[in-house]
Amino acid sequence: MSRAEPVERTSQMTSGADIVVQSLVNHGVDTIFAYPGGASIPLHQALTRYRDKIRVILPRHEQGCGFGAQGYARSTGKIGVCMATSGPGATNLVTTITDAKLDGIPILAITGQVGTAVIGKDAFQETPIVEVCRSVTKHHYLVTDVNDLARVLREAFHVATTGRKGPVLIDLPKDVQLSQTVPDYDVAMDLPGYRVDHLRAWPEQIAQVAAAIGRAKQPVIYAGGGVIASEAGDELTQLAHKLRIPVTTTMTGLGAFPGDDELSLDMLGMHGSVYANYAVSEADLLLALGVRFDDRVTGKVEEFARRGKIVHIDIDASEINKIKAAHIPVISDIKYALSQLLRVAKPAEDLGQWHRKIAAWKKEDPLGYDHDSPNILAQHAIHTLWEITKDRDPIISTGVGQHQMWTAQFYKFRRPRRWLSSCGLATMGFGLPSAIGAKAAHPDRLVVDIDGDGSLLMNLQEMATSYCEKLPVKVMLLNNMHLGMVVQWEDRFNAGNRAHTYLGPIDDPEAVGEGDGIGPEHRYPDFVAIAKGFHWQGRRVWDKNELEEAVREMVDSPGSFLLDVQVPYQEHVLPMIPAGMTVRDLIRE
Ligand SMILES: Cc1ncc(C[n+]2csc(CCOP(=O)(O)OP(=O)(O)O)c2C)c(N)n1
Ligand SMILES: [Mg+2]
Repeated sequence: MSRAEPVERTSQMTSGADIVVQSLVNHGVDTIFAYPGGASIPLHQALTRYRDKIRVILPRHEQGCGFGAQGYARSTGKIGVCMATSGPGATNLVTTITDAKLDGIPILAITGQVGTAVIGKDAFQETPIVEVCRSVTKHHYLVTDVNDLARVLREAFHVATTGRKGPVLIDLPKDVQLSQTVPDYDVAMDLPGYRVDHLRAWPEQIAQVAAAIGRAKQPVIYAGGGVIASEAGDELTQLAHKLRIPVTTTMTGLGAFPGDDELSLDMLGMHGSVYANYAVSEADLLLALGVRFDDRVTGKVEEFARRGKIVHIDIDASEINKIKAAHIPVISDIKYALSQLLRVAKPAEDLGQWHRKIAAWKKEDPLGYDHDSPNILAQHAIHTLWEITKDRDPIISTGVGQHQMWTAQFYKFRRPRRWLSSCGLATMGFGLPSAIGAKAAHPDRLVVDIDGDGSLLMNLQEMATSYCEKLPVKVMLLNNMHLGMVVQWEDRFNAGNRAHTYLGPIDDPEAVGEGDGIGPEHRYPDFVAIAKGFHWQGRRVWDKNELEEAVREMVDSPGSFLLDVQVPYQEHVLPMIPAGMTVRDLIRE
């Protein structure tokens, strides 16, 4: 990989910890999210010697480290770096590493480990973290010899940031951090089984795809996170415009194509738009770009896009034909493939009828909600935030649940890397720490976490990080006092039987679904008081007429701000294709 700075040469004996930090500097790392402990003290001590080059952010939980690094990585395209001590520190990172693996986010996780002499002996705070993480990392190392360190760091950066990106773990025993050697930062890598230099479509494949496009009468582009990972948003937009092909994106792909473009079909899948799901179902050509045919997208796989010829372009060979057989499989970097297609592909002759069909679907079944509701609906709050902030190019993160799906539906992302959400793993608690990580990378940008009450509670301690590290973010909390998405499934598939989805006291009738709505007096916890305890500003809003002004106050405030928006829990995310079903089973109300 290219290096940001000339490599510092040294003939000096250098400690393992210093080799790690100098390697981070050599690879252009300027920020790291790290929580210390006994087994990582040498690393932290070394970091203090590089204060002018690397900012160390101290989250208040190791999930804050991992998701902070992800927010940094997702919003910049650069690698995110996080660090924790051995044992509980390391295991607290596991969810964030798994999360990065599923969404293909480049992360370097460094963990302290007990000394090599006691490994395998159930030493104090010992966890075999490489074993724990074996199947949730792209690659992993337990380094037992300080002489391997410079090479391992080079390899780790290379593996995390090339091909299909992902998390790499380096586990570092304390004695290796302390022992010394003369490092060679230019040492050759030793990765015989890892080949990423030929991931480019052949001219014949491009010609084949172009020919299929020329013949298509009802083509659709289905674009995913791979488009964003390869920085191919511009090429995708140009290609769609040139060829007049409508574009639907996956949840990870939001922002790869402008959500308010007339060719946008919005998101597809379980909670995608009716018109996106119809279009894919009727397509005679599906251009699947950087996607993995996730079950939340396909529903019943045999029925998905069954009328269409499938072109599948992906950098990861293991994705091709994994779920759905491709008629034209292309293993390639998406940016390269799209730029080649842009040169040769010509629009099909007459797509007018197809566009008219789609326009009719859009008119008949727009993404909508009840504008006349006396309550503030979550959808309305998100739409209001979009109206107020769309020209400020903000970065938006979310938790997981209904509020996340509504954000995907109603916030129209125009550019890549503005949407930060845990898509594959769907980890509650992602929103606040990832927003903080994005703010660290973009101090001048507006960063808003649109969160749910359940999700926010999972990493609420990060409010302290935001305040103390001077990384002011906004939280627009869509507070329904429920685990809303699970409530929705209870309503739809379990006759509304409430099973531990109410977030207030258990003696409240709402806990068993027998309440008659949640009034102001029942609200728990008091998020505004909590925010103030962390020295945030906070405001609660009930009244629909106050919403717009309250959102403006939030986004215009200079510091961290929590806006507690009281929303009903009775709303369902629609449309919905139930798991494993087809577009014919689509629920509209
Ligand atoms: C860590 C974790 N635990 C459990 C779940 C299962 N789950 C998915 S959505 C959801 C409810 C989320 O509630 P909230 O954050 O309040 O969002 P809402 O749906 O109410 O908008 C739950 C429990 C999950 N995705 N992640
Ligand atoms: Mg909720």
